[in-house]
Amino acid sequence: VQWGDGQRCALIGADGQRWTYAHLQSQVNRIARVLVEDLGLVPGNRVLLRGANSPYLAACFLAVFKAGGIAVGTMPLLRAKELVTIIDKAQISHALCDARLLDELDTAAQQCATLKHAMVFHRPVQMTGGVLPDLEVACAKKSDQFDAHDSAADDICLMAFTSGTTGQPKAAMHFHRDIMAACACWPPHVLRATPDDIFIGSPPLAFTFGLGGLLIFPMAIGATTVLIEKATPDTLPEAIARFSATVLFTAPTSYRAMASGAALSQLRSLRKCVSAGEALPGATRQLWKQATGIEIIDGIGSTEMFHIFISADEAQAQPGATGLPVPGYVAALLDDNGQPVGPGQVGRLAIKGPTGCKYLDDPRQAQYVQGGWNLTGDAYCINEQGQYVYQARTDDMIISGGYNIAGPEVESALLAHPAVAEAGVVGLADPDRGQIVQAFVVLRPGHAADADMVKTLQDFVKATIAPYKYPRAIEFRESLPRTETGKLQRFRLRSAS
Ligand code: 3UK
Repeated sequence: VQWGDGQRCALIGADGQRWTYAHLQSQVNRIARVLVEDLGLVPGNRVLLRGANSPYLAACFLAVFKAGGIAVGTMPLLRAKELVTIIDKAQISHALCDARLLDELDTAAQQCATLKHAMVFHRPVQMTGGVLPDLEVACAKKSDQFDAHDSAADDICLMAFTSGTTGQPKAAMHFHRDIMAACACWPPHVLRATPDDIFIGSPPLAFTFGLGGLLIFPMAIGATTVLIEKATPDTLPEAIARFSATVLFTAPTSYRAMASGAALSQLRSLRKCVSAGEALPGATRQLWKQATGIEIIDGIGSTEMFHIFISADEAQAQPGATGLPVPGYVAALLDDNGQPVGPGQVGRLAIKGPTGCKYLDDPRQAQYVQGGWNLTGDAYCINEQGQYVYQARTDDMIISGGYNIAGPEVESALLAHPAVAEAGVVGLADPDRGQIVQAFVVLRPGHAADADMVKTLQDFVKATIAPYKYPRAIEFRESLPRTETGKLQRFRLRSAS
């Protein structure tokens, strides 16, 4: 961003409202002033942010950073019980909340002694008698000048709660420097967007995939980003067309749903498409390319590492592979003793780079970081071209009759069949084989969920990958359980069988 670019468009909201960089700066400064002058924020205080993606929520994140606070984003769908866990763990003292999502926070706040100051934004006019002060009203009384707190590079600015599917939530902390470092790695080397790009996508700003992809990375290059509340496969195409978006961030299932939707003509403005959150099946990459002509940029990232560390640009992309270590990061595949595995073998993915795992007060730090490596919990191998190929979460490997089988590989095989809309594969306890491969399948409309279909799909898998990997059990479902970040919840499939 250069001096004099203040009139360029920074943010676009769901209602089409446009915020220039100058307007964003003045909003951020006003919010920072309210935090410091009205709510007594001191550097290091944790500020809970709650709202669907919007320009105003984005300004709140930036204001917390600028005032020296620590932003703690929360997923809009979280309930009071989950908010209490976060507030207690992060010792939250302040909250800025979209008025329409206040109920659950209100319930949570009554059980949390640390949370003393809260304000609402986006208060609907008809909502009167609210007990909490209105942030936007308070901002209107403030000057739009604010000197950034003199933060050190290694002051914490973000506590990102992991979207992990099991166990107690963990808070991954990031320095100001981590966020800046992330801007220097994957975006210029792999994404290569320009200031003329218009970013759009589905991940919430409370998820670091969204915070980086839909706010920090576009702002770092002076581009424009569209922040809309509901970005589902049903609503995204229309928004892409309406705002002529050029760079899309979303999850594999969302690409798959849009590729087979009726809205392809609405996608013509797109030029770059990024997939993360879970493995991108080869069939989904192919469907999207057929539908739009665009080669998806896959990338694995994590809340602990802030963003993507292995990825491939359009030219490097190979179906079924995630890619190569992003410049700035190094990767290795380690065995259970922390030694590198041999060529072609499956190992535990280990990463080093300018960002890394720093859990807040959690013994699981010793599991994620070992011998100076960040162990993401993923099993990978390296193919003949040197690219990293995802296998499974290390604790999701299915062991059947002595064979190691990676569920996602079976899912990819099933997804290549035209009748299959979605597939989830887990290990089912079996007295003879230890485990058997069990598939949960959502069929596309117009296909019968019967014994013939079971046989058809089993034969199809046997013809596509090594026959011993075929799903011995197949169950048809209307939908599959997923997190708000688009990850399949395999533990729920396991307990369902
Ligand atoms: C899995 C992938 C295969 C993998 C994330 C980009 O997903 C993000 O963060 P989370 O903490 O989960 C991390 C775990 O998710 N995963 C993510 N991307 C891929 N597996 N291929 C992929 N492309 O198990 C990883 O350990 O929710 C993704 C940027 C920021 C993020 N926070």
